[in-house]
Amino acid sequence: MKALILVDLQNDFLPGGALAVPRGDEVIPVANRVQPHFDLVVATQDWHPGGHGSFAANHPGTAPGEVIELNGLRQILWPVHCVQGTRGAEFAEALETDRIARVFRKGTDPGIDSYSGFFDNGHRKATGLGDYLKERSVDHVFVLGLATDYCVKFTALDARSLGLETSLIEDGCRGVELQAGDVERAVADVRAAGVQVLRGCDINSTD
Ligand code: VGL
Ligand code: ZN
Repeated sequence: MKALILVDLQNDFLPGGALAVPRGDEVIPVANRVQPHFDLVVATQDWHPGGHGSFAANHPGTAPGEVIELNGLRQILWPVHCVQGTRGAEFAEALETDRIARVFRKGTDPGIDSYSGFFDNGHRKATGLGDYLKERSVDHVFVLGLATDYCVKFTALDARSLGLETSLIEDGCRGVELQAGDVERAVADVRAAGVQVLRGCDINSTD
């Protein structure tokens, strides 16, 4: 059984959003086009409380892009984004959401960030996505979304660590690229972990 995981297709990650991913809007048509080829579609949503520890605004004297230690973990500081209940946290308007069977929200604990859709960054708590897929006999996941170098990368790596066959739909992803080359490195990292990298046009219902 195959499943599609749509990672963080939220307004704040689109151009004009609080943590805009360059050309992030270009992945929405890819997400809409591949969805009908899957029996199961799930989505993740970055869903932070206003006091989240990943926000530079919550650490006086810091700026986005700086790195701090947050409860023992290295934490990149971000602009305030995807605050629970705000428009920025909602799914992109152009995203087809009718086929999404379940949404997994992450980053809700103010003390720890959660890039992966499966676990927080310390692997301390699970979101329930892994169990959900297992209960439905999913053995192969396809991942697309935002951002390639953060939430997509760690979702794909955790899928592999849970023993799932994992494919990255590369043209369905865009990255933040805080440093030039981050996207290329992220794709190389997931490949090295056994993730198959393909394109949306390679997806069809018969395989
Ligand atoms: C993300 C940074 C902070 C992402 C979420 O969705 O990739 N990146 N929060
Ligand atoms: Zn976040």
